[in-house]
Amino acid sequence: MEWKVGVLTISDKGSRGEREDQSGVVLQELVQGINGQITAYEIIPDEQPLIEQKMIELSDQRHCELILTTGGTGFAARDVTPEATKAVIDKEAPGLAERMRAATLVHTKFAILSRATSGIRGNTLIINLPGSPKGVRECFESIQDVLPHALQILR
Ligand code: MTE
Ligand code: CU1
Repeated sequence: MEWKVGVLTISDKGSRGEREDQSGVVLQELVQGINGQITAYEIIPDEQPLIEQKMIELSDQRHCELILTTGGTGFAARDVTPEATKAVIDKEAPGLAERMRAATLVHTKFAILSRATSGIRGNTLIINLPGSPKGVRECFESIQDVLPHALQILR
């Protein structure tokens, strides 16, 4: 396996054990498609300081080359995943989030309601995905083709 991948499922219900993390399961499968290995995986509540802390840990201590988040990108009051991401990245990489929204509009008009962002912290690429398993699959598949090259440059 070529790439170390961290997955953060961001969900209040999931973190309380009230909802099964189907999106995390989908990501297990999708990550294999880029020859990646999930070396860190956590389900955490929609708390911005905690999300930031986990992203920093997966990047700086656990040396994940790619961090994929799922959930918390919408309009609800507790959706703060993009804000946490913006707080920890050194550089924005807006094209990935732009492609996800643009390419997946053919599946659902609601694609534009995801505020997902993408950026770089040190040698780590951080990408937000929406919360639903369907959204995770559609969005990941829309950027999958460029990920190996992106990660190669960051190495
Ligand atoms: N993007 C794709 N490709 N497919 C989807 O089904 N769901 C949308 C959007 N992005 C969706 C999607 C919906 S309905 C919402 S509300 C937002 O993502 C935010 O989702 P989140 O708050 O679970 O992250
Ligand atoms: Cu929605």
